[in-house]
Amino acid sequence: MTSPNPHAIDTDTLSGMKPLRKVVYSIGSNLGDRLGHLQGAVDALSDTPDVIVVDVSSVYETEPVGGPEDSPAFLNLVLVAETTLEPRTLLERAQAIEDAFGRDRSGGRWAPRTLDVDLIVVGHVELDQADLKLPHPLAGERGFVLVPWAEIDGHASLPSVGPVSDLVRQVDTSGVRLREDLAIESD
Ligand code: PH2
Ligand code: MG
Ligand code: MG
Repeated sequence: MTSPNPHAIDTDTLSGMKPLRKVVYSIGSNLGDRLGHLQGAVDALSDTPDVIVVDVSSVYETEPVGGPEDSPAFLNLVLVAETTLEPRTLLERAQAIEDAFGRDRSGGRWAPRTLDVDLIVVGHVELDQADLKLPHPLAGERGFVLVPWAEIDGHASLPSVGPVSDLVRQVDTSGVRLREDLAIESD
């Protein structure tokens, strides 16, 4: 154990204050009751103490990116919240919500899934850990993230990549279709 450096000042936690950060989630499902799973994830995040949901995008039907040839289409949305929770705590909550909706992790990274709850950005936090990279390294290339994100958070930026409103015009969004007939309830 090294003793803590008495001169190090973490401005985020000065006076014991926890920073309030914006957190952006990409939520997807391509197995089973897709809309029900998205609604369940939105409800579970709304019910999470210290997470305040600010906005939820429309629901989009999206062609699968990667994964096996016969992967079913996804429903995707983006949710923006404010939180004082740390990124690792947010990741643990996200995985617990996936588990609650029957997420089977045995099929590998790109396998169809009942529910996927991904962290896209958490404030200005930059992390490069095996299971948690922030900002999400592929978000700037993915229409299924950028289209719903631009819809609800037009002035957002992906740190060191660019404004979401620019990125969304640079990527192929032909596989991303608004489902006006589907709606998520959030209060
Ligand atoms: N998630 C993936 C891989 N591919 N494709 C779409 N359309 N939507 C997703 O949410 C998605 C994907 C990995 O998590
Ligand atoms: Mg994902
Ligand atoms: Mg995921």
